[in-house]
Amino acid sequence: MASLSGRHHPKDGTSNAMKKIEINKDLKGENQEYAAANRELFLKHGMKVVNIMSSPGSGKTALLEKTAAHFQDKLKLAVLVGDISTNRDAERIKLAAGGVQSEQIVTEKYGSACHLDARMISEALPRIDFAQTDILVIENVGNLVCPAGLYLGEDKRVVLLSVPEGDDKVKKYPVMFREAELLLITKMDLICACDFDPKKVEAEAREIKGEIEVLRLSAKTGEGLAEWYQWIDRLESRATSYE
Ligand SMILES: Nc1nc2c(ncn2[C@@H]2O[C@H](COP(=O)(O)OP(=O)(O)O)[C@@H](O)[C@H]2O)c(=O)[nH]1
Ligand SMILES: [Mg+2]
Repeated sequence: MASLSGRHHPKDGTSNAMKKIEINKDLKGENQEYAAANRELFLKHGMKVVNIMSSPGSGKTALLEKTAAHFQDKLKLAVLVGDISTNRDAERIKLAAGGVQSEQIVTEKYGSACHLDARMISEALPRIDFAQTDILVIENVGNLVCPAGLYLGEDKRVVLLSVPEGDDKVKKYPVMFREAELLLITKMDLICACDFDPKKVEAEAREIKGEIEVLRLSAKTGEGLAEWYQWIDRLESRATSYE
């Protein structure tokens, strides 16, 4: 008789759940291999790499528009932007800072993935001129869940939480906050219009990850941007491993 859950595989005795775990392990293993190769390239070319993650609409591209414009004559910044469809974000960043390297990864051709993985980065890297890059910023696909599980070969991970998203999200999506070195509370200019307690967000983030840094900012008013630019300036080349 078939098992009630329907999870028992009749032929080889392997449950579907076990198969799923094995496939996940294979995919993670493959990702780790691409990530290690990316990492080697980054180190070889002396590039620092930041992976920026958050829900759609929390202000990643707006922050990168400001950041690219700010660093235009100060350091060589390149951007890779992931979205399921369109080149809109890469174009926005180019428009904000003429001459900046800003390339789009469209995940439509990878099964409309809801995250970037290390292979996608590896395949996009030939579009980046390493000699013209001190810092590579990767804007991940908008999603507060899946991108957290995939190491791309980066040095640092940054998560954004915008004021209109609500101050309850850290504990609801803990993995993302555990994986990040820096939390940016964005759209601080909207604080008066929303019931949002930044102190609560900071406290919950530190419960999940004691050493997480937190900055409050607004791409609209410029609040906190100086501190963010300093954080970018201070980037070290230390590799962080996400097994
Ligand atoms: N009020 C306010 N709006 C912002 C701020 N940053 C971004 N936005 C707006 O939020 C929307 C989504 O921003 P976007 O940068 O596309 O978010 P992304 O999807 O995370 O890249 C846009 O309409 C932006 O103009 C901010 O600091 N304050
Ligand atoms: Mg964006």
